[in-house]
Amino acid sequence: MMTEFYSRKEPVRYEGPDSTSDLAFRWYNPDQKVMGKTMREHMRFAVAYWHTLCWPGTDPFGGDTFMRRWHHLGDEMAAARMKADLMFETLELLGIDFFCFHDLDIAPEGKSLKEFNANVTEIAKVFEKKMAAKNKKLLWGTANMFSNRRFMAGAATNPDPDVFAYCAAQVKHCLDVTKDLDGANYVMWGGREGYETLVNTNIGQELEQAKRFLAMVVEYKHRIGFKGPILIEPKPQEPTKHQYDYDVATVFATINALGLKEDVKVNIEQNHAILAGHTFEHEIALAAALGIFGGIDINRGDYQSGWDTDQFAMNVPEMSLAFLEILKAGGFTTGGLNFDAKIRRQSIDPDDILHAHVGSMDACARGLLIAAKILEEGKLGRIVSERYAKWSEPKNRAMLEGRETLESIAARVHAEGIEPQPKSGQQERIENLLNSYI
Ligand code: XUL
Ligand code: CO
Repeated sequence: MMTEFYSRKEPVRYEGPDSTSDLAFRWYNPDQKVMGKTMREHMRFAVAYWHTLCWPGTDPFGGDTFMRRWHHLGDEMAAARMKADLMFETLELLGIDFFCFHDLDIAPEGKSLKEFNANVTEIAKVFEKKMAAKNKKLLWGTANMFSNRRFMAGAATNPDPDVFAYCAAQVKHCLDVTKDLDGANYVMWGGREGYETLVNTNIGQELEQAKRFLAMVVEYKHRIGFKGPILIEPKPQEPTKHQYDYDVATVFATINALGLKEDVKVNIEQNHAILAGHTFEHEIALAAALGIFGGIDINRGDYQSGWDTDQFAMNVPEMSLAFLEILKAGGFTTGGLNFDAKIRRQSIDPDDILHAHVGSMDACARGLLIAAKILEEGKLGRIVSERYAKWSEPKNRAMLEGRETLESIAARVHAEGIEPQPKSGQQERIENLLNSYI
């Protein structure tokens, strides 16, 4: 039975590119095969609890614009149950298989950690029944260690060891619950893991704390038999002035130093990539090259604003470049595309939530189709392979494989009179080729 929240009562259907419906999939066709997998298997879309059901439309200058009933009930557990109903209704209407949550999104904190844990467990039991009945899955769970004032100076990197200890207890419970719900991954985003000013900060000490915390999370994951990876979500700043998990490269340094490449990967968010001064596709390609590509928070940042606007991703050329990298990386295994995206503050009609997801799922589907065509036709791939072709010659392979030294190479350069001949990078020619697919 549907609630009264959405005016739409039937799942949104695929109607093809020529559809004139106001609300239909034009490109996302879940059962359509693309490079051997269905679109549904490729995408692994997830609805994010926090933006869709928790954010009331506030901004730094104004309050609640959405006026959702559950924010004004006065009974927090009743509100939590109402949100749980609506999450599964949203998944059903959108034909989305997964959802994601922070512990604090799903249940109230109460007066103690004990009470909070109990509330989270109670709502997780509600999820368990609904997940089984509606065949829905958890993409990932995560602990909110940034909203409460106790985290204002950091979570695991707080100067106060009591906060570090509190975080250990909170993550332990959230990981237990994620495992009980058969979550595919567990995410760690360190919004307050960083500093506001160096005048009161010991970076070295804080980084030690962050590393020990991560190592303990991985140890515990193995102890309870949680199969999914831990995904660190990089972000350079906001809310903290400087965040330690700045970008993929910085996170890799930590993972590699701890020898945790098998257990810890990254969850890359478009808006975080551009805040770090990168493109979305750069972060995906780098993670894949370093062997730590996990999942994606799919959204879109504003190129003028210096903050995390978390808009729904609608830019087809950008999605095409992102999917090109995702497909080249072999696609998702445990990860997926989590809609860490919020409707605008003026989009106060509940159905706006559906329009936003459907439009962005279509933009992703178009990106996937374009990327698959580029890969299947192979023209771009051939241009790139051609550029690196000489590396497969035995004398050049020997340089990479440790069979040559600076001296031996220098001797060969002089003996053969090697004089490199510059070749065109053909950027515009390749961009024309890309545009021919879009
Ligand atoms: C914040 C952000 C988080 C993480 C999960 O910018 O992206 O919502 O995705 O904590
Ligand atoms: Co995110």
